[in-house]
Amino acid sequence: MYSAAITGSGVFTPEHSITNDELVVAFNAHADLFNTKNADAIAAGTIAAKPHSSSEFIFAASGIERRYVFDKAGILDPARLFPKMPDRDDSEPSLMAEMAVDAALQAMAQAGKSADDIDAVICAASNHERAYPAIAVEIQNLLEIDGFAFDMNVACSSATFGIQMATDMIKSGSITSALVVCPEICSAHLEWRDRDCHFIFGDVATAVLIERDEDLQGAYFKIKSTKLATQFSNNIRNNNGFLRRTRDQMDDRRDMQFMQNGRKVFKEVLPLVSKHIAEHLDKEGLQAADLKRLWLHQANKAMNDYIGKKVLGRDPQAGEQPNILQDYANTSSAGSIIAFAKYSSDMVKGDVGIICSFGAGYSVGSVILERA
Ligand code: CO8
Repeated sequence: MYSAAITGSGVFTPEHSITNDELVVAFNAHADLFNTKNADAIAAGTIAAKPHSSSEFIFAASGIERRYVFDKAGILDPARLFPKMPDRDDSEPSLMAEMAVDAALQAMAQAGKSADDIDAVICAASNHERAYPAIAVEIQNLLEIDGFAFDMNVACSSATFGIQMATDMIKSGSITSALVVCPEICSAHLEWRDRDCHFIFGDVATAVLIERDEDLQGAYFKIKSTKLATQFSNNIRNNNGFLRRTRDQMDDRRDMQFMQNGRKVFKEVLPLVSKHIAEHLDKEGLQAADLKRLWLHQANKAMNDYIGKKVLGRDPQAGEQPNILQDYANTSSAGSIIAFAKYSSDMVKGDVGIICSFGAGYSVGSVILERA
């Protein structure tokens, strides 16, 4: 049995960013338009008026200050409140493939590896922009990698589930290395016209290169172990899919975009995650005190504060549990990997940390790493 290591990571960040204030101005103008247009129905009580959003609420409830997006103009147009992304010809690279390639090249450069060194590509994301051919195969082709590639989706936990797939293949000897890429265009499946969630998501792509832990050079992280769990819940759901065409009047249905019962998710996922991490550490014979860093899923600052405190048995110190959600918002599967990519270079030989994702499914995934 071989062992595996993360030897490189990369983050592609879109050029446009939207602050909470900009978002709220656009949302409130949209709400005013909606209320004026539907004044009679609102007065008759058949439609509810849209209340205003507030920057103070968004920051206090989530810790989010801004988010990166591919298209700012469409999202901030009160008459639209949805990104506008030009259609691409089939001869051009798809957007998801393009952003993933950017992140992958950064991960490969960090590890000092080229396409010839890589056997597989896993595109792990919470949505894929087409049904087939797999985006992963397109990425493989753009990077000129021999071998195989496949797409997978476990919503916010796609990255950690992808890392376990790659690790297990490396351990068994069927491959020696794999890229796990997470291109997340969350802005296209967020409902920007819903005050309860319009602030939650942003766009980004991440990549990690995973290799057989043999003759490796430089700063890398041994993958000590991985642990995955799922438990069915309807509290985070998106009903868009290929059966859409077979059903009438689907286009404007609210459930064609991201929907959640945020309060329930908050309450139900927290104990699930804390228990999952405790059990994973226990299985590896580790104590919470052995953890130098927690790279957690980036959905909500209060959630991360709670998990950090529960796992460590005390308030996490500055830097022990880095958050990036203030700048990126929730980027689904990419969040914990952005935190890892940006806050791991200072760790020294023997330091142990844990990547942990959680989200729709419900799904929880954790990866225990040791700096080599
Ligand atoms: N401005 C002002 N007031 C607001 C706003 C707003 N924007 N939104 C809600 N309010 C009001 C509400 O109406 C409510 O008022 P009242 O008390 O009078 O009824 C009050 O504020 C409190 O509302 P909530 O209870 O909804 O607020 P919370 O404190 O629960 O905060 C959060 C809302 C931030 C959404 C919080 O519940 C949360 O973070 N929950 C966890 C969410 C989470 O982790 N979800 C995981 C989803 S990600 C995932 O799994 C990936 C899915 C695939 C990716 C999809 C990409 C698009």
